[in-house]
Amino acid sequence: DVHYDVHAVEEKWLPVWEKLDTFRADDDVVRSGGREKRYALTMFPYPSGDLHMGHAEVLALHDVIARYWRFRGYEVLNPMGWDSFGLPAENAAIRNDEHPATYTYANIETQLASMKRYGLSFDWSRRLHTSDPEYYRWTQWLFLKLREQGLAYRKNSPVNWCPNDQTVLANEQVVDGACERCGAEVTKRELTQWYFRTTAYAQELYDRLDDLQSAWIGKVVNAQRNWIGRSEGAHVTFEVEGHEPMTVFTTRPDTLWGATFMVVAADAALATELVSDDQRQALEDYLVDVRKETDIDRLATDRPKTGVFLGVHATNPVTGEQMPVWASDYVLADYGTGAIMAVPAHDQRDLDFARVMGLPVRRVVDTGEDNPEESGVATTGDGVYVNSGPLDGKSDKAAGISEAIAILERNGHGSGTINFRLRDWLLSRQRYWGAPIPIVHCPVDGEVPVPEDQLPVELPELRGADLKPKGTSPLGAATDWVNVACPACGGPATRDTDTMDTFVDSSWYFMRYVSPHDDTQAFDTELANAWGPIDLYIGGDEHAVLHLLYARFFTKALRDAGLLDWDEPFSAYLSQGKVINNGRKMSKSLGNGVNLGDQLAEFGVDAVRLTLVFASPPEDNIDWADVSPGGSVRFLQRAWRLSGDVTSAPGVDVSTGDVALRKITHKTVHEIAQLLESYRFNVVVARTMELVNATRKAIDSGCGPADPAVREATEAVAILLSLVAPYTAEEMWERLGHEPTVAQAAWPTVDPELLVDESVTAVVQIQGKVRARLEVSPGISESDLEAAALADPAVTKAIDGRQVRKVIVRAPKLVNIVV
Ligand code: ANZ
Repeated sequence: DVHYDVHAVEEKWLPVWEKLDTFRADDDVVRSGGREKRYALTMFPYPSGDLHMGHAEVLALHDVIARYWRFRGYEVLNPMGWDSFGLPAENAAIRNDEHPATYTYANIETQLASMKRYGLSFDWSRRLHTSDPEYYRWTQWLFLKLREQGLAYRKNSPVNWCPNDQTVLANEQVVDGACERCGAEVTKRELTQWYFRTTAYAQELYDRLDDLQSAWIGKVVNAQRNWIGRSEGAHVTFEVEGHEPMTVFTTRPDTLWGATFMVVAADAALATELVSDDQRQALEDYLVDVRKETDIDRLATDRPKTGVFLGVHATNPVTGEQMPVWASDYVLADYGTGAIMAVPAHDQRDLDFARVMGLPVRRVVDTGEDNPEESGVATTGDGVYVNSGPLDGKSDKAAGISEAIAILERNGHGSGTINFRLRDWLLSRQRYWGAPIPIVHCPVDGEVPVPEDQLPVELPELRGADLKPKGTSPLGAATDWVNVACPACGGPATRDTDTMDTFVDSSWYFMRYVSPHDDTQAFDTELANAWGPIDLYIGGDEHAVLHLLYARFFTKALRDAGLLDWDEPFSAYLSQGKVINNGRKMSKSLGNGVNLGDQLAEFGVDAVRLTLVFASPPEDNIDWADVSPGGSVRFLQRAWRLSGDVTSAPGVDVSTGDVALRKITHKTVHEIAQLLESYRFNVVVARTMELVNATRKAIDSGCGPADPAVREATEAVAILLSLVAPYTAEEMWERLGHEPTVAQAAWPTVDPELLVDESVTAVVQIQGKVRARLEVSPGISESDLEAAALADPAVTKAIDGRQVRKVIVRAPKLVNIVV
């Protein structure tokens, strides 16, 4: 009886738990307000292969909080599902000449079995897969809903193209100029594609980050701030002879007097519109090169400047000067208005361009540094305005900007504005394994939404070589599927052959969990409002600007469609660190991968979970080379042995137990609750270990195993441990004489009296007469004792509203009040 078989207990309890179905969330209780709710969410996995160490970590962390909330009496919604559309399944299908569903659903079953074995407190009745028609029917419905609201639209524009995956990518999926999935260098293509109008919510998406700042742990809030990119500035309009006026966005309208030429993005429609006949060919030649460049190249400050004069001039609205209009690649077509006013003295890229093209440079802010015209170095700091008409002699930049905006507004040449870097979300993909876009293209009626009662638009059966990327969607090959009658006129029409970015699927799955099998609506609004928003979302940093931003956008769009009352989906967010090995990210090429299955086989589920939770604060990385799953096994065995040593009976009156041990137990439980509220899970384990040690000592050399305090301590250990090591905890609970499951045990009640170290009696006198006695800690400070005395009801009564003249405190024994 010195140790237990870790694998035998896994076999033993899994079916018992399955039967008890303890973690099913009760909709009715929450709907009726009968119990306070908590919604615990962790990112649902993509079904590629079995679970890995990264999953094991996040799942272990997530389970701590979900189980804890349940113990504290909340009705907890803790669902799990699969993000099961996407490229890996499609690539596997091409390799193995099969259907992507084969790979997908086989992996889902593998992962499901692993998750069950891992002992997680999910409500499995809510399981969903985004690739099921019963799910993607509603993804399609939501797409149409957003389109109705003007939030989904189609346009022709240069888009990011991954030459390897042969599909377009959203801006968010291009990382340092490369495809975030395969790493291939991303190029540009002119295509007609579907977009979600994320920019309609730029302001709100940005502003609400302030509220999330304190409850979102990790770097995500700042990453979103930078991605949305708010810039304050102005729109300034310039007359162009023979054309519509052109507008630029500038953050420095105060430098307008130093604007000496204009630059339009060479690939913006405006360049083609403005160009004179004799410059047209030059522009077209230039465009051939520009189209090959990535945005990163284009924005690099150290690149030689190139461009083409467009053969037209614009009028500077404050100086009246005629300024040549150029096209160049250093201005981006899809930022601001795609055109700028160039102020070469104070912007380095403009200055470099001016020097290459021989354009004038005029300083308008004297910073005391060398004149940029001679030095070739643009000055960007603060200084005194010169050559700037009404601003001359002034030096306050903010005031200069406001004054310039006031002048522009008076003259009708511009206005103050806020510009966002955020672009609309390109959602069309030229791949098979995704939700088809539910639109029919009709020569008569144009874009026609597929009627609601014809959803889902199911994927046609394609497999193997049919799915090979060829630059256009593989769905185009399914001609029987593509050719349909127009839902509006009944004439011949064709289906949209693109599928949706899989980030669309994951932008609303947490809403679907509230009513996952509802075949009448995407989700039950009343239930979503009752369960949501999510109280804690745990996931990785890699989703900082993709998933989390898109989910926030969907939430706001659905709120405005009247389907939800949440403003934000995730009240709190915790981004967990990574599991690395020997200081490096685990990878095949480094050969430092750690296989979860092997670890589970060697140490058992509980020890692996405990190791992952104990290793570091949740947000830090864990180096598997530095941890000791063997040590976790030994600790768990030590904890388990306590349960065999307890000799008092269940339900024994613990109040007569050894006070020293009881104090340790109560203090531990008290502190652990606070640690859990702030997600300090590693410290929770450390405190539990200390309680195990104290209990062992009490048994061996203290009050002895029969003392009721030993039972109290051991039961607390079982309950605390069940957050991290459910099998060991269940085993302990049974040996302590209780029915399964420990997950249904009552969280230990903390007796406040046992939290105080020894106490002393402080006497409170008023005018020399004893009016109260307080039990205080011997270490109490003078100010705390004074405050406690003045707050005591007997004391306030005796003072009876009179003015306190003097308080003499002799901590911890005496307070003397003079009124
Ligand atoms: C004149 C000026 C003078 C500017 C000056 C800067 C300094 P952020 O802060 O990133 O919003 N700009 C505007 N649209 C652009 C585009 N499509 N491609 C490249 N550059 C563009 O930057 C805004 C500034 O970036 C704008 O203010 C504009 O240059 C440039 F002393 O206008 B500025």
